[in-house]
Amino acid sequence: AQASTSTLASSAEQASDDAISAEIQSGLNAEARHINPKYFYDEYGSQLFDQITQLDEYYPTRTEITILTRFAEDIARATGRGSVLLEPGAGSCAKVRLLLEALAPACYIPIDISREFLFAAAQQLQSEFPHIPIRPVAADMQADIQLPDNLDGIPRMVFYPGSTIGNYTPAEAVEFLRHVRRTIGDNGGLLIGVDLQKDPAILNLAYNDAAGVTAAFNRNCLSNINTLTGANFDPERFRHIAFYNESEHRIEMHLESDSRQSVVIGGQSFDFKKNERILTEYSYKYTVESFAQLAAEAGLHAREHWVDEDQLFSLQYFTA
Ligand code: AVI
Repeated sequence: AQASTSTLASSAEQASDDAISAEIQSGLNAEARHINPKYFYDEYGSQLFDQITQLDEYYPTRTEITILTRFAEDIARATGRGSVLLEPGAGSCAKVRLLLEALAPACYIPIDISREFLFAAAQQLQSEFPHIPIRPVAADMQADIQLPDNLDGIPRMVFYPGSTIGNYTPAEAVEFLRHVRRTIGDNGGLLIGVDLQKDPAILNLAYNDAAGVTAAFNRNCLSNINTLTGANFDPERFRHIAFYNESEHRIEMHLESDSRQSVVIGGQSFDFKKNERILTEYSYKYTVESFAQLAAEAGLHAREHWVDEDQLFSLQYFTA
């Protein structure tokens, strides 16, 4: 029984390795070579992202925390209290802590793909907020969540902080917002963190920190792909490039080959010219108005928003 179990496990792993190789190959065979930013986030990549959030140059995380802390009561007044609060991609459930007392949800449902990490975070949170029912769900961000019957009829609110929405193209963002609109039904809301357009110098610094943490984060996707697929990228032979594209209102991150080189992924060889780039991430920046327009395409209506004094970051509230 032992042997067959391990054979099954390894063939399942093989299948998913193949699927990952195929996804990477297809991105590198495209006219504009690209890698999905989800490959940043293995364990080491998540640690690097955590370090990014603490850098002087990287304003979004601390600014959003300032806004949540300062306006928690006002946010609760606008959104109402006692709803079912859902958080896709909740991870460590860190930011919701700042709102739980004020929002007094009927239930908090953090949703995340990494089950163990999520359940540990939810258990810790439950011990800090024993009066709020916390029901973690291990699922993909876009999964349809079946709520327990006793929560039927209670308005739902989705909390989506961090400006993760900025890492989607506008078309993908509308698709995600439509999913949110279906999740909240006709009497629910969305509270979302959105990074704002600003002086490009501030943006360029935020994605080109002096300590090189963002560079390491960018290159780490290649190490992760090596581990997942047996590819032979040498991350040190790719330079970190990040810049604000003013006409598209987005940060673009690329990896640039420092010389001619070949990399083998899933048995296929890819040639890179010197200075050839692979796109690894977009981080779109909006105005309060341009984001409201995008949300309107998904049937979400702008109600209120909160920004910091320097207008770097926004928290925006929408209803169906
Ligand atoms: C997760 N996301 C909102 C970050 C951002 O700013 O777009 C990811 C990141 N990329 C480089 N630095 C941070």
